[in-house]
Amino acid sequence: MTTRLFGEPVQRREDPRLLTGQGRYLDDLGRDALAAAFVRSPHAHARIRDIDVTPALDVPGLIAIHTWEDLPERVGRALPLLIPHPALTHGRTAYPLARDVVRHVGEPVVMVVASDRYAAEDACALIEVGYEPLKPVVGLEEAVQGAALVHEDVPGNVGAHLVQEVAAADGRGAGETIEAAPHTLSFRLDIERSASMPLEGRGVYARWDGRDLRVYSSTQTSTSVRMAVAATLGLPLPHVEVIAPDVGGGFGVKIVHPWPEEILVPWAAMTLGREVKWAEDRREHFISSAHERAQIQHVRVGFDDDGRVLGLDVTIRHDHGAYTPYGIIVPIVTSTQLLGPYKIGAYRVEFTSVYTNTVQVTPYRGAGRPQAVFCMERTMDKIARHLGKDRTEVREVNFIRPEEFPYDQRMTFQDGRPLIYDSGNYPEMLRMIKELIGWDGHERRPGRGIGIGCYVEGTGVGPYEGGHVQVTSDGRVHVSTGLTSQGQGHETVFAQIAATELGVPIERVSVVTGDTRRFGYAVGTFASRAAVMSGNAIALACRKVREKALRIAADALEADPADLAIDDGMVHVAGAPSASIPLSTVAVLANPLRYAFDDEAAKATQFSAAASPDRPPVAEGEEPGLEGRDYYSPIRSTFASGMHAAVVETDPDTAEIKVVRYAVVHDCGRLINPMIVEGQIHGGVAQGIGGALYERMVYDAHGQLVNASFMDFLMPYATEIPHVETAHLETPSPLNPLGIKGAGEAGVIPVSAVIASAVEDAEGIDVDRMPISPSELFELRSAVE
Ligand code: MCN
Repeated sequence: MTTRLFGEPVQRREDPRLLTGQGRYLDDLGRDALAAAFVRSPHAHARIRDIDVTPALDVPGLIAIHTWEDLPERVGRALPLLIPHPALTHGRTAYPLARDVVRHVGEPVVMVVASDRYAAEDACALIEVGYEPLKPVVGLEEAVQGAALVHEDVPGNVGAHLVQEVAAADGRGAGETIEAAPHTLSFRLDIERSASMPLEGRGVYARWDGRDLRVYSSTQTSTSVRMAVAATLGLPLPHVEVIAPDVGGGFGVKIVHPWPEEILVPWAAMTLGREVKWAEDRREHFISSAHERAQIQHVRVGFDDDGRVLGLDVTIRHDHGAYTPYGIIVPIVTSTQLLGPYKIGAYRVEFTSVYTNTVQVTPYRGAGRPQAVFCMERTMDKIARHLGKDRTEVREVNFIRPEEFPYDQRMTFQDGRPLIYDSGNYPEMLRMIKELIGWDGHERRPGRGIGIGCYVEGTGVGPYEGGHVQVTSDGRVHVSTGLTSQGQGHETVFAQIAATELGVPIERVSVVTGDTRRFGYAVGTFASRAAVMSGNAIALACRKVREKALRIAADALEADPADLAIDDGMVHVAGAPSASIPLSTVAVLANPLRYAFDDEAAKATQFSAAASPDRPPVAEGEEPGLEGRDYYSPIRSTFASGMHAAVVETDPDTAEIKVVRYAVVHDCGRLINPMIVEGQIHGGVAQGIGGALYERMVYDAHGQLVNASFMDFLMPYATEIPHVETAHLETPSPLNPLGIKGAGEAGVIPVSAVIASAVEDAEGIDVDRMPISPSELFELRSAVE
């Protein structure tokens, strides 16, 4: 049977299109549109004295030049602060074009529109902006000294400060517990900046016909962009449509909404009455989008002779860059999800989020969790080393036991709901990962090390997502959901869910995402939420459609709906397949307009009209058509978990670090498509290896990003990534109808911790930073000698 596809490794149906050049990305659209380009600040911190556009006015093809002063009041307002939080006492966002002060290199100052991008760039090059340089604040240490200020009205550059505390069972706080513990350790961890690097950058293309505005954006949140554009441009919502075409990766950076360009390009299209497009180039992506990670952590831990953690105190300094459009979600995630799979006696975490004259920090795949896991797993390794114990043994004594679920971590999650783990089996997972990597039989020799890292990840965050399902009279099933796809395989998995729920062959199911014409209420694709949120919403919508189909078919077959089943697109009496009716005919019966496209359907409609002369064509309480819509809104998030292990080899002469084996055991509840989940994990691990060994944003003292190109910002090639061995453990979530948990970020989260653990094992030194490069390993070796 081809219809029971939930849990099967169905090939990704979007791939033939995407792999044969038939994808339609933002820059494939609007080939004749006018092009926008931006003059961006060359200074990290400066006051704008004057802007002289006259030298650019003769550029052939120039259409318009706009500075902040030209923008109508609504358009020129500071961009919204998307997720306010009481701890964010000094939230600051940028203006779409800089108003008077620029606060990072790359901040947009002038927008140029021209006949093509060449002309627009030529004009940008001729515009003269007079700047009065101000002292830049670069790096966390400098920011907290507060000698220079990024925002004049933000004392000490501190945007947010939060302390969260959980006392031990006997009421003692973390400080007291640590003091009294048999063993204590204190250390500092440094986590550098990195960033999402989707192969397709951001981009927006807008068309205005005098009444309706259509915007295409390479976004992770088309419905939110729509609301922001409509509100900013003063348009009624039904007259604004936002469509995410194929999106070539997002990894978090495309959740921010609206980006300045998402407001300015539609505004230009409206004022000029012409189509306008902007596609980000790679340098713009480096200096003008967003970065992440960027923390310094101070850790104090107290533990007993078995390695049981009695108290943990973590102080985090988080570099927020120049603005906080996405609030303080990153440090909040770090601080609330730091405890991982462990029961910790008493816990205190404090973070201070500071402004610097660097590009803003917003979520990047993992969103604060790689930092949290680095902290917790480094702590576990250090405890093991201090006690001379095996690293897995120390983890095991601290694990939450399977019988303790649901387990309340007594913290508040990022959405304000209690942080309660719904299900999991950490001891079993540890057994599996040890077996997969061969932990006990690992060959120990200098220059070869093995490492481990564990994590728990809140996924499927609310508030809601919806699904719409329609069966048409040709028997096809059309599924739509409002969130967008950036390569996760949603066309395949949502079709699997619909095919399974409705009992139709998957070939008959089509899926549309990210198009506000099809689905207007949605939140977006981030925080590993699409499978849990839209997956369940689509299943619920299918169940509505199925019930209706069974009601109609029961009438036609003179049977009880409870006795009917749907298989392979046929509704039949269970156990009597000959008493059946195709779902296509049921769809015809559901729409009494009575267009029947084949003989069988025509007969069915005649029969139905004749059989019910005393009933209205649409029964009371029913709607015409075989379609349904439903929403899923969870009571709280579901917690996926995983354990990774790696073997590394370090070169004694060059200090090169090579990952020779990498293994993952992962639990995302019930798997919809194990092959897609493996793909997500492999991609995440590759990204994590980049973050562990190569990728960092290097700012100089003047706030210039010195490695803003793929020549200097090192992303790993396939040659640096070993085969990733993967095994799944399925502990279904009791919180949602399908029992699933998220998987999209899992691959990346523990990798830096795992690699640090393995390098430490190979070298016998402390690895307290991510990433670690050969030159740093060399330095660490020299410090020990
Ligand atoms: N899945 C499954 N069974 C489960 C859980 C998930 O089959 N139990 C499947 C899903 O149906 C989906 C994929 O695995 O096809 C990832 O699901 P999910 O965890 O719901 O994550 P999202 O779809 O919400 O994707 C977001 C997540 C995030 S937050 C980032 S960042 C990220 C990622 O996905 N960005 C990506 N993976 C990416 N993959 C690509 N190719 N491009 C990006 O930009």
